[in-house]
Amino acid sequence: MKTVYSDKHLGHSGHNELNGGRILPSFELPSRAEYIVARVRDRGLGEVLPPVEHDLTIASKVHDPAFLAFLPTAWERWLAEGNSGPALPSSWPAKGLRRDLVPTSATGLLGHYSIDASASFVEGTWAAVKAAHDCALTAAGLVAGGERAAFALCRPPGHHAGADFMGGYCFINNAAVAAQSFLDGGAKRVAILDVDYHHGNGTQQIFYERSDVMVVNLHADPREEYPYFLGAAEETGAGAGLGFNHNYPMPLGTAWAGWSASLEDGCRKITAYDPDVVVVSLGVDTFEKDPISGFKLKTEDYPKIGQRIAALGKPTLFVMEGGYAVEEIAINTVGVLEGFEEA
Ligand code: Q9C
Ligand code: ZN
Repeated sequence: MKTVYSDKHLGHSGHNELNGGRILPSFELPSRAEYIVARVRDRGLGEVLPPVEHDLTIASKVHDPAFLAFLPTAWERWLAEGNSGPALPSSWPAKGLRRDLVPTSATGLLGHYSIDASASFVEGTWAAVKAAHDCALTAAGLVAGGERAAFALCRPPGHHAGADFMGGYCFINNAAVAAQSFLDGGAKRVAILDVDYHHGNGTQQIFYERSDVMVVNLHADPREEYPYFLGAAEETGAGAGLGFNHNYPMPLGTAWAGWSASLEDGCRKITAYDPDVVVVSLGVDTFEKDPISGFKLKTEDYPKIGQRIAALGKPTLFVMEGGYAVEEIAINTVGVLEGFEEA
């Protein structure tokens, strides 16, 4: 399968996050995408293409246009307020505060549009975010054009970003934009299968009241793990979307036996839905050696994930999400893709 990749992600570097009470360098490093693209080439997975630039028309159908308008300005507004280092919020419209009071301050706006202090801006962040969005749409175009599968090597990732918020290293929800693009191109139903270790709260929120996108999420129980405040099994959708959201929270320590049982159940839900296309939010932070995660999947498990997804028998777009054990994420990510290709 073809991979769509842009080196503009390299400008999203030197950013940080609030972690364990300290502001630390982000675990979401440029080397992540570099290891993966190198592995794609070494293994001869297929051509590596640059993205075609797209405007934000499709993104505006899954994100608030005011939020999308803020993202390209965040860094310069942060600097204009006298800050120098990476831009992070420090105050949020949490309990007892107003969400409709939109600040003019950059610091205030970062809080207004964030769920946490882990989507940090540096000078090259917007260009990287836009390029990741373009990678997702370009790879989606390959699948819409008849390819069996494609891989959008997006960095930064997207699944924690919702209609009007960023967080969890994510700014634009690349998988959601891709799903919307399939619908705009004539698909009737799209399934998103999110196998990242963390619950894809942004993806769930964007499609929660819609029946044209089924969202299936496999993740660490949010009572124990980030993002903490969404991702329980009882969240099954609302309104027209009731019955089209499926969560599989699993305890810390889950290994292949437990995880694959959830995958099997989630895949059966997708088959019953009979989508025109499947979008996989491909995180490999389920790996036993991931530095911020608590599942126990092994390298040998990743091709089996790809094989099970292939058995869905649908055109498939893989969109890169998390995974932080930087050397191994390339082996595990490409392992999923090769498992798919060989099935
Ligand atoms: N102690 C993705 O995998 N911070 N995002 C966790 C760990 C946020 C992960 C702190 C983790 C976000 C795309
Ligand atoms: Zn993750």
